[in-house]
Amino acid sequence: MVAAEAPAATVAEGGSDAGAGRARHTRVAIVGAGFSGLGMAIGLKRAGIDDFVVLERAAEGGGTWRDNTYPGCACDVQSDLYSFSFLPHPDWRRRYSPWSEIQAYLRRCAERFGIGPHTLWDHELRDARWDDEARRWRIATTAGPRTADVLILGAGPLSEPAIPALPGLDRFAGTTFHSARWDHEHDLTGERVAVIGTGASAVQFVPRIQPRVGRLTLFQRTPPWVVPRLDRPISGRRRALYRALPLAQRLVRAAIYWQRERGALALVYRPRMMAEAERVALAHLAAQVPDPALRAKLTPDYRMGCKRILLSDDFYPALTRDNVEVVTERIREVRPAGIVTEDGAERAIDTIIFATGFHVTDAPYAGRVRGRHGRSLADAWRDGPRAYLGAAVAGFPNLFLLLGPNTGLGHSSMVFMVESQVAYIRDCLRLMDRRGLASVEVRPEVEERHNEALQRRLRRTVWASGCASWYLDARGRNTTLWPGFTWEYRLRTRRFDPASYSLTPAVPRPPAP
Ligand code: N01
Repeated sequence: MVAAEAPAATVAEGGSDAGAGRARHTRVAIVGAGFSGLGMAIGLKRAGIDDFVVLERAAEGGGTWRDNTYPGCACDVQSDLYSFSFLPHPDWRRRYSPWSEIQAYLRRCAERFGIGPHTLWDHELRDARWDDEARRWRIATTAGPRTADVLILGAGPLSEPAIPALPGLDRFAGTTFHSARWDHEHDLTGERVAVIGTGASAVQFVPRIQPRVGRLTLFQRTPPWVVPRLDRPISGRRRALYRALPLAQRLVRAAIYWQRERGALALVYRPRMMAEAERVALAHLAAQVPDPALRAKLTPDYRMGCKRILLSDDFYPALTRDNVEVVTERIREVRPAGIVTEDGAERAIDTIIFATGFHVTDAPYAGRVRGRHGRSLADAWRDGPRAYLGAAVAGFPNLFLLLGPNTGLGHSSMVFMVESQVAYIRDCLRLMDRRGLASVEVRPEVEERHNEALQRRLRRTVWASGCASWYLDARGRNTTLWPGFTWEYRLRTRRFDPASYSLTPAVPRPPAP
């Protein structure tokens, strides 16, 4: 989605209350123009709802696919599934698409449904407060105030890079950057590069930079489970078939979907079933890493699936090259010219690349959104993020979250979850229209029951089998993943369920004098 498509003023002036000094009003304000925010905007358009804005902090949309441009960045869900169901793309060139193709796809989706004119670029959410009297949200953005009846947060769970507070980091004299803010101006050729972290991002860019750098030191805290990726181009004939017969692509999509749903069986219900996949991963490691000492460092000692399972055919081979060292000693401190590990060894470093993930369970937006009585989401989530169906929070009328707590997946496409939530929220807006409601707010006891049930289920899953992961919050509770099949979530969000909410009718305005 490109900023140039529409000037921000188009919508700003289209909203009501556009008089001098008054915040402009729309029925709905969506925060974020990434996959989820865009999906929501398209969902509203498809339902004939035009009275909305999308507030985007950057000058371009795409969210994670705008921010992650590191070498080798691609999605590890097959493209035929990682796309909107209502807008299949017959021209994916590879089984797993690179970020640039996904970003181009999102741009086309935005254009096709006319989302540009609704989008206010460079509008970062500073603060949003529920006004109980006016029954609307008062929103402060970096480009001015707005109001909205309904606020929908699509800020993305993986949008705020996390950089560890390593002692001495501020005194490092070289270059540093995070994988999600790749510095393309910086030439790594011949440099001594440290990569910290071995998650989904690192396994993709390490093989790309290894041939270029002088020396690559990979600081690994926990070895990931890695299975073969088996990426391949999608042939011209197949693409022609998809164009001529869209049903063929739908069938492929359905086959991928159901094959991935089987993954939930092992992750959620039968963690012991992971043993078979562990054998495949260990054989992959043995085939690609002949050196037993290096293999030992790279062998995980926890149940597969507890942390995200990684797909790669070139990560292990890159680590066997002469210019690479895998360091498993913990980092003690950073000095101006290098990194010192707990054993006292110092390695000279020119550039540090942080592949250290994101603020997932402590997202900054939670401190900026205040519901009834001025209570922030961060206050409400003091004991960890929680929501009803990952979408609604008690005490926050007319607020919906996209990809909120416990809607993440370890096995399938997040786009499926986004579409489920969009349908749910859209149904709520219809109901508000039909019944003349000013606000809806999930009942606290409903939210609590829902979360207790989720946590009971989560205790038996592979994610609770004893590893540390970003799926868990500071107290060790899994507040990120959906513990079930995605179709189950789809069924539960198919219709808005008014009985779970307190509904407040709109007060008729007094007749004009
Ligand atoms: O981040 P991560 P990511 N000292 O949080 C290590 C999605 N994604 O950017 O495992 C040393 O997974 C940390 O170590 P440990 C996907 O959902 C998808 O790679 O905690 N190391 C870990 O190795 C993914 O899960 C795709 O012991 C430290 C790494 O940093 C999510 O984004 C591609 C450390 C962080 O791994 C995040 O992936 C990329 C410290 N102080 C991302 N702190 C695809 O679709 C952290 N680490 C392919």
